Amino acid sequence: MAGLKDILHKKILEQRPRVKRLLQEHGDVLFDQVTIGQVIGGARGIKCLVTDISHLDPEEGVRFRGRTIPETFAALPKAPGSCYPYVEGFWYYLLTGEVPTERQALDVVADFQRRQQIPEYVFDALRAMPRDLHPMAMLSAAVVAMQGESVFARRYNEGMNKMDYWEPMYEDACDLLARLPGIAAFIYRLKYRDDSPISADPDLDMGGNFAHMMGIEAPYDDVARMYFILHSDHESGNVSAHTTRLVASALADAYYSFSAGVNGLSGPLHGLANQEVLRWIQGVMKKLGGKLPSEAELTDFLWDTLNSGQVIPGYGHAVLRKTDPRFSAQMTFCEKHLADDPMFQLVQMIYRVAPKILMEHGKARNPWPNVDAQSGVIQWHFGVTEYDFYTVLFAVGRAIGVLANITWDRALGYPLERPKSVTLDMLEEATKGR
Ligand code: FCX
Repeated sequence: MAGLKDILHKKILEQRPRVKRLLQEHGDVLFDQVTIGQVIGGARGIKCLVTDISHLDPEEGVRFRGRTIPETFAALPKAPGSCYPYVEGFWYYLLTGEVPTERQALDVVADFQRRQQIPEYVFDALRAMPRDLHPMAMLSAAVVAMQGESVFARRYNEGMNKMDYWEPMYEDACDLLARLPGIAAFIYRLKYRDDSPISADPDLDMGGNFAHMMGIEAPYDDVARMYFILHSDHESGNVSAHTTRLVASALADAYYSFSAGVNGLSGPLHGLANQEVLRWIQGVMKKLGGKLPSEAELTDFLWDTLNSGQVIPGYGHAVLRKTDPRFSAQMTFCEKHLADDPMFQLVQMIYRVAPKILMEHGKARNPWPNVDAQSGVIQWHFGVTEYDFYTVLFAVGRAIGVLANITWDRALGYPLERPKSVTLDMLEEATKGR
């Protein structure tokens, strides 16, 4: 049976003519218009990126290769006894757009088990860093420290036909993806468990191995599988995805590119929000006497947060205008495993109260929860109480999406990304007579 790389190659050959025809026959078709508000407002909503890995509908949320989150979870093969798919099978699905058989998913599991060995110098580098350094800084440094392993960089320097760029990019992406759970778990055990690393179990899949290396019992293996898949991709315009693809568009390899994406994810308005949510929720609990507040008390607390000029973390989104289905998928897990957890009960109360307040406050274009509004509560419940670490988990998941994207970007020959900038004078000139 053809392996993942062969099937990917076949798919690439099928897709290339579409890009060529669009460029040759329709390259001058006007596709979008840009307002001064968008130029100044973070290029918000400008349709100028292309990816087939995922798409984000403001009302419906993300679809991975056309499937919603529930459809994705239902379609993909699962580990025995698990309620969530193999992450490796999801990688196969994102890369090819086809649902793998269990055999095909297990072949990727075996391939990643062969690739997951982390070079010792990575551990030495991490141990040399200040122990109180933020784990996202450690992760970013660990990734770029491995740049010397890049097959793409070596093959590029040897001279390579650009039609073959995708192949070493695929190899680097698989090597990096297979190693990230081990690096993340090592950082966790280094910082928060007195440098007591747990070696990978060569017989486990990515989700199972991550739980094993973190030293956390089941169902944390399912938390890992669910978490990595939910955080994998959210089309290409968010900071971590866009940064990774922009850097890779200069033919930087996967290590440089993903390290840059990790740095973008560390921003409070992006991935760092998931640690801020838990810090904020615990602030609510503490300020309101350490017990579940009444809805009236919570309402006052939310207004205090907004009136002090802070955001309600975990709520709002640059594209979404409804509840994030990544939030809903986590709520399904929590209703099964955390129903009696007071912090989950607080998350549910916030979900009942916050949207109305944000609508009344009138600023947020999206008053509904995003992926971060609940993710920390799940981690805390399973003993991962160091919320500075939560964005590292987001990063491991996001690697799946961004590495699939840059593999396809090279395969389809997407060029160096180079938007044009203008001056304020030019913008004001454009308003003359308006
Ligand atoms: N609480 C309070 N105010 C909010 C808000 C929130 N949750 N969300 C947006 N607003 C405010 C903005 O601060 C802005 O105010 P300003 O005009 O004074 O600057 C106004 O509403 C309009 O912002 P809006 O256009 O709705 O939202 P943006 O696209 O500018 O920002 C993010 C989107 C996600 C950054 C914003 O909603 C936010 O800060 N949320 C909290 C942090 C968070 O959850 N980030 C995770 C993002 C996402 F999940 C991901 O990374 O995948």
